[in-house]
Amino acid sequence: MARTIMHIDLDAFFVSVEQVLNPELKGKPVVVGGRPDKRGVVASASYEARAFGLHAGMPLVTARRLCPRAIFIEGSFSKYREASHRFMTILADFSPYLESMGLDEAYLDVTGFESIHGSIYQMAVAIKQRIKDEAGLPSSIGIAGCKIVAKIAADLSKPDGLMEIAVGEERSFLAPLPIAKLPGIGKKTGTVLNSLGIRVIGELANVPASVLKSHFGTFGEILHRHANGIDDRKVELPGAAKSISRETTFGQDTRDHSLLKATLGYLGERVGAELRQEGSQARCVTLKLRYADFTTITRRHTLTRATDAHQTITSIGLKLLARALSQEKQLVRLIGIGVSNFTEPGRQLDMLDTSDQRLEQLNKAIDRIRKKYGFTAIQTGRILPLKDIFPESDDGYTLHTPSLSR
Ligand code: TTP
Ligand code: MG
Repeated sequence: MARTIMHIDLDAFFVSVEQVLNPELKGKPVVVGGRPDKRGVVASASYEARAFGLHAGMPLVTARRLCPRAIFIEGSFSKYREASHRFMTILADFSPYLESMGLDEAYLDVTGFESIHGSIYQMAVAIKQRIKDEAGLPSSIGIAGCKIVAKIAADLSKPDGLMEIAVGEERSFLAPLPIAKLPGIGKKTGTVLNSLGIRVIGELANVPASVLKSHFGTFGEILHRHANGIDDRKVELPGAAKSISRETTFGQDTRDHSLLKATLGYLGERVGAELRQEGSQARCVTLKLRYADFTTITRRHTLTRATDAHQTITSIGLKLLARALSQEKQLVRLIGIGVSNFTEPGRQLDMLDTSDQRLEQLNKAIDRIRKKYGFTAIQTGRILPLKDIFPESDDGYTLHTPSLSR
């Protein structure tokens, strides 16, 4: 479904808060980070200071050399936290689909909100105005169909900016920008890309995903998608449990091992498929069982390495199941499996060994076929017993608790 995402980022955040508290600092080159005679770096520089080449991360001594008349402020975190809270509260008034990314930055999913505000652009104008009126802070907003494009649009529009990228325009918008504008491309990745003759995002977009993958692993594939303006990441709600789970209640309480294993296998496959779709990997696998008398137990195992392979998830689930059943003789009423403790893929590329890579390739192929022909187009031997019990659809099996059997 087409989405509309906003990325909102406050301008020169620490400095702007200082300027609210002391209006004499407005319109001047101001640096928050500490006294220039101290060791340390610039945390935030006003746009007037940036005109002299100052930027976050620059040693304070260098900053003073480049801009001797800059005003240097130590800063205090509690003020910034308070201002951040005010900022987020305003955003939450506009959409409950709010994901805050640190103190001065957030994504809002505003899909369908145009009817309330006239247009999404008008909504963004209203948001900027309220942040200005109620917190005294300047902000910049990017609007697009996905997170990555919205974030880059906000960044490009700074300061006090507002930029909307129409659906279909993502690639042409990104194409002329230097690759460093793409979040995630730091010095190291940038150097490798430069050595391949890639300087702007449009050039990166034209490199086959397989080539980027050979250089950067899974991160290379993400780069390829992002450079092409494709980003499926959802706006994650705060406190939204970082976990994915599937469970089902049996039509009749059971101790039938082959049914229990088949059901667990199936639920594990669903969990793995969703993890991969989310582009996440998880380290913790949890088995849930509810017995005939309604006592519910969970058993969990933490992996040394995050995974998105249902094979791994299921095999751990089965071990936990065998152990649980050996200690409890009651019939089972409900079974479930979940994963938590997420990491983004790409964080642990160097550690992937060949068996992991083969599993990853296999699961990609499985996902592709299922996307085309339906979930039950591929079934592992373990879950085949379900065939005789549950009706099938393109979406998989219809278990007894349909809302949970996605
Ligand atoms: P940013 O949003 O990256 O920077 P900014 O708000 O100062 O400037 P702009 O968004 O207009 O480019 O970071 C938000 C705050 O986080 C920033 O005000 C200070 C703090 N910060 C640091 O302490 N150290 C850093 O290296 C960076 C980048 C930010
Ligand atoms: Mg900012």
